Amino acid sequence: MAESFKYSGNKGRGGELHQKADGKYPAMTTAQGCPVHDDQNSLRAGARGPTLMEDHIMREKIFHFDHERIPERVVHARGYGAHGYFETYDAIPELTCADLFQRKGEKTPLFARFSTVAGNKGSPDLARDVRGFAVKFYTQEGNWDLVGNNIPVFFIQDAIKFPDLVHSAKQEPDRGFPQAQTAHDNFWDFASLTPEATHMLMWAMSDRAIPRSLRFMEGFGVHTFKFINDKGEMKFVKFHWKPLAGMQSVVWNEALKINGADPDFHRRDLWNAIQNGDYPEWELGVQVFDEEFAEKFEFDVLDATKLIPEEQVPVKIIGKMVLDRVVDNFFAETEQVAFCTQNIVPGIDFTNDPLLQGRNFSYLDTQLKRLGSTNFTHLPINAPKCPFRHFQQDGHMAMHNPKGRVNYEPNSWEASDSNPRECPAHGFKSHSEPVSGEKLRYRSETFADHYSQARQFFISQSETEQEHMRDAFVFELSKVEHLPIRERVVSHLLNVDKDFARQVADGLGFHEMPAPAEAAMPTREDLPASDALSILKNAPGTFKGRKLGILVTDGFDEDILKGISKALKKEGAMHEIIAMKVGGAKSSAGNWIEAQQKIDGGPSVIYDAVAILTSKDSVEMLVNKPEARDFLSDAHAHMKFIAYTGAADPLIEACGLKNATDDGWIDLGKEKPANFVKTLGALRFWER
Ligand code: HDE
Repeated sequence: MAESFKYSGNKGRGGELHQKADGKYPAMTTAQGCPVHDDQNSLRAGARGPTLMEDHIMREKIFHFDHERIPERVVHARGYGAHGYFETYDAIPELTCADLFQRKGEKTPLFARFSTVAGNKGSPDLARDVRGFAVKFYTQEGNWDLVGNNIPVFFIQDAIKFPDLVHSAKQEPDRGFPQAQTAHDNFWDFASLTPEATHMLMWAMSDRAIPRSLRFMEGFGVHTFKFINDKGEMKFVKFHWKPLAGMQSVVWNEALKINGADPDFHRRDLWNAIQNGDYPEWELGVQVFDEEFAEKFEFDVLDATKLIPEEQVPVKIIGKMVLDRVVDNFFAETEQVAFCTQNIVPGIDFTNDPLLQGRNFSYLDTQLKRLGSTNFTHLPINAPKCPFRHFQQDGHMAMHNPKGRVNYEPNSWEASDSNPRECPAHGFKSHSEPVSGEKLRYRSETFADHYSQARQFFISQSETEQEHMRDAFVFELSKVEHLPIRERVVSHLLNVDKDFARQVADGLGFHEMPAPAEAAMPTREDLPASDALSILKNAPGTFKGRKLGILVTDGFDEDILKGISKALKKEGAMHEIIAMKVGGAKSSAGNWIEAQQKIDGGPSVIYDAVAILTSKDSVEMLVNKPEARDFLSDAHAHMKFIAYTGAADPLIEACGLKNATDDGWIDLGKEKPANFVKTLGALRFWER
């Protein structure tokens, strides 16, 4: 609601009406401010007669409604954002003169938006997909947008291939499906004809593509950028976001079920975490290296299909992002936020990465289409928070309109806040670098090795993770109808790891193996495993920020529940009660404990671990309820820790799990709740 003008003198009837309609609510008005007398009925000729064109109130209302939607993003349409700040740990003037890194402890406001790539705006959160990880820092020297992903490499090397990549990944144009998934012919056709995609495909088929929470994933700037210090000295830099809560993913079968149980799983999780004061945090790290390193590194640092292992260039942590405020209005903020890779600030610069160069055109261009005006920077979410002055003017929906006569430069008018001049001292200065060469369309030979890092990523994974990757390839390719496409993918995998390729071929039921794809360069087998690339090798070792689902029925042991609840609180973890009715269940002590979920709305897939607290008299209710049996069977199949008491035996038997219990099953008749919660720190019982 816009601020209304304070009328002086006589208020007039309009003024009064605007403040009070029936003494309690302010009066509803049209967009022009005219008070509305009846918002239930349109204007018509006679009680049952035709509606009149004259009804300006209805026409205005419907006209506005008709235009509520703006084009969704062509990629990354499904996203969720939050406000927060970046805190600089230590000043790093020797590396960069970027203002936000100059003062220890300084907080810079920011807005972050996480997204999936391929799905449309209403698609489910747990699609197997890359996640966008975009951060807009409102620095005192302008907005810096670090528009990254949760995977440090990309599918293609040259921006000119982006429309093809995205067309192939999105729903097929004739049938309009499948959406939000790459498990279809077009994607794998394109990918298998694009050998440079192999490294990224290994990541996309890994658990990185099905994060448990947006809070539990890493982020990467992907490209190599430049840091420039006050002396004009340049260092290359790659940006990393490290989640302080640690990394965690779900398993694929779980992802499929979460999408049905709660398509908003990730956004709900982020919203709840922030509302509960459990603010998501990431540290910002930089890999800084010089030209000498770039020269001797095995791959071209301008090639976005390659990464630099942390073991070769360590990640230096320089600050922390905290997301502490949800949006007031999803459309105004999350939907209208316009990230642009070309938004950089003095002290940071681009490199010649051909993907980055193409992006610098694309983002500005797409915002004009999406937001409809060159003045999208006037929207509060996009406007800088530092002073800004320039002579750009007019255009659709211009809201920051300068006062005064001056709108050009040079001019001889008096200096004033609306008469700015260029600033040689602090103004953005491109790092000067010699450039010469023929005008040509060309892919540098230094970009030609497509398999070595794909292999390095693969061998860096734990066995469990490698199995997940195999299953993911098999799942996706099983949805591909054309055999030659499946074969072509396996022909690339043969250049990554022969055993792995054979396992995928076996999973697809191949009768014979294809020949390895012709490689521009042979795969290097000497690159060492990099533990930093694995999720499981970097497990956080705590249940903090995670959620236990506790299924209860009447007569459950309240002391155990209290014990678990206390231990979880101490750990910084949450729990939810699931019961046969949302009203809750009556404990052994005769108290009603309210539930947050009814059993069919709270399947175990939406929890990190489960506990079954039932009683001898009421366990039959669970045995007879398919959703309760699924609750337990799924938790077991998804390698979750399961706490139970002897009273749950009939349910365990009904699920056929009587002889399947293992060390991931914790008998609360024997184990203290605090020990159970400690065990949960392992997050999953992968040995199962
Ligand atoms: Fe994007 N990308 N992209 N992209 N991208 C967009 O901009 C594009 C690429 C990424 O939450 C679009 O505002 C081209 C890499 C994120 O609003 C568009 C190329 C990386 C987001 C666009 C790439 C990204 C986008 C669509 C190849 C990781 C969502 C809507 C050269 C480093 C930002 C929009 C948000 C969005 C173009 C490749 C990340 C069309 C041409 C590589 C996180 O401009």
